[in-house]
Amino acid sequence: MKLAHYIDGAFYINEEEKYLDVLNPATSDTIAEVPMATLHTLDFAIRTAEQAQKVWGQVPAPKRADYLLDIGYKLKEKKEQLARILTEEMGKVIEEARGEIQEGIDMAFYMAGEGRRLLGETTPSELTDKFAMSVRTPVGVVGLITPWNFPIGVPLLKAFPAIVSGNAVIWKPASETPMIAYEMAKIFDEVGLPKGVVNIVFGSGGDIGTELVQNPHINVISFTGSTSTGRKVAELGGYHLKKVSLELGGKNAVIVMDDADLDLAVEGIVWSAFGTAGQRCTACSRVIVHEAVAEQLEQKLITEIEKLTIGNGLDEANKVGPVINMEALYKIHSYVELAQLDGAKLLTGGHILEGDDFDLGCYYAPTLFNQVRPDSRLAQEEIFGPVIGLIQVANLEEAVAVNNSVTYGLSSSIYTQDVNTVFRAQRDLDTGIVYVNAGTTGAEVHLPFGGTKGTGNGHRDSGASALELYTELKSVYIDFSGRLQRAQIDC
Ligand code: UN1
Repeated sequence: MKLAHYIDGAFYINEEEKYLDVLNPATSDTIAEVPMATLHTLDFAIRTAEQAQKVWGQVPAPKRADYLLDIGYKLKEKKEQLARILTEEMGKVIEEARGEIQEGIDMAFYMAGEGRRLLGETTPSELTDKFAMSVRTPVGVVGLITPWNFPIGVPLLKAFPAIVSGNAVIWKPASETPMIAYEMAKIFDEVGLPKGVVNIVFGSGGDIGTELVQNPHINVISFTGSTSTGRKVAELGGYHLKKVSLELGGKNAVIVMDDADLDLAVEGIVWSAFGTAGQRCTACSRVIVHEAVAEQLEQKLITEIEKLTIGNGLDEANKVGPVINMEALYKIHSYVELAQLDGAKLLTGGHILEGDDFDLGCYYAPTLFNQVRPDSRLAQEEIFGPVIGLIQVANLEEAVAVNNSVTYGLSSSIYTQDVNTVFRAQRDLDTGIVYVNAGTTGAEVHLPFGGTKGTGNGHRDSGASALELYTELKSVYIDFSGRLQRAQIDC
């Protein structure tokens, strides 16, 4: 199937463009072809978005929100069909694909409520007969650059607050996972979202991504992806004085204290480390364990990891699917080899899966190391695959120090029964998200999503605070005294 861009409310093909194959990572079959936009196509999308925004920005916000409700209901109706497409092009198991569609549904309904809030402030004025307030106005045209690991969940976390705030959107999905974006275009069409409010342009990061960031008609960029690309987006966006939101990597840890319910901790670690084959930015990739329970935890983890069923995500029985492509597979394996050279001890996994159906796809065995040095590359760098390393510590202070010793700060978790430990940990763990007695994944849409340090630049997706990115605050003073009143002088 040949995909097409979605611009000005219609599918758009430019005969001059090249196409890339879209592969199913479970089978290596070509399942679609995606066009790589020329700058001409992008320019058309930008001009369209700019025109559409002028009208859309004037539509009352509760009416804009009605479209989000319709989109939410459509997503509900098509949930199963969309989940299957998502699994086919991205690889995550079908249960998790359904979960990702659900995240989109949740965000649609949650952000629809913002149509009746979009809160500014009314304040007293220093002067008599004067009214002082702030109102939220749209920023204009928003550029979204989104990743393959959450190819619909993450874009919708960004698109819905952008739309309800009165902006037009240009969305560049990842080239590995364009099919779900194409399905989303159909939904925008089916609910009658005014033409040009959302435009989808497929293309390369180098050309289309760069132009989105530097084009003067794009007012805000929201990017989720790797730290190295994020840095380039920040540099270029900064030069052009743009508001840029970056959600980048993570090196998330689960801390297991000596009083933890170990079975519960093992479940949480396995789920958050091997779900999505470890390819979530929130995935657990370090386990910081109190030395008193290290051996016990290790044994339990090995047992549970070796029970995981691996294979095509469309089969409900499988718990772990393939990783996105061969390049990722070899990158993960090189980290595993490096870890062994660094002195870490391999407890299970550690190899590319071969034989039977595995030969066709990109499967890596769920992998566990112990004796991992906190400063080793395995413990410091984002691997984005099903690999975890155990690090032993003697107490909470040491656990927190190890947790905070990485350049990232997205998510962390602690298992303990002690209320004092809980409160100390949530205060001291330097991450944007902290879980207690749960793994590192599974953020909900109504709270801010993002992290500290190298994970981003302070903006947050999700939650009401997401609106900060997509709105300007305008302070409005209305003087009804009928005479000159001089602020700071006449009061
Ligand atoms: C991501 O991996 O980029 O908290 C997003 C979670 C999901 C979102 C992950 N709700 O794991």
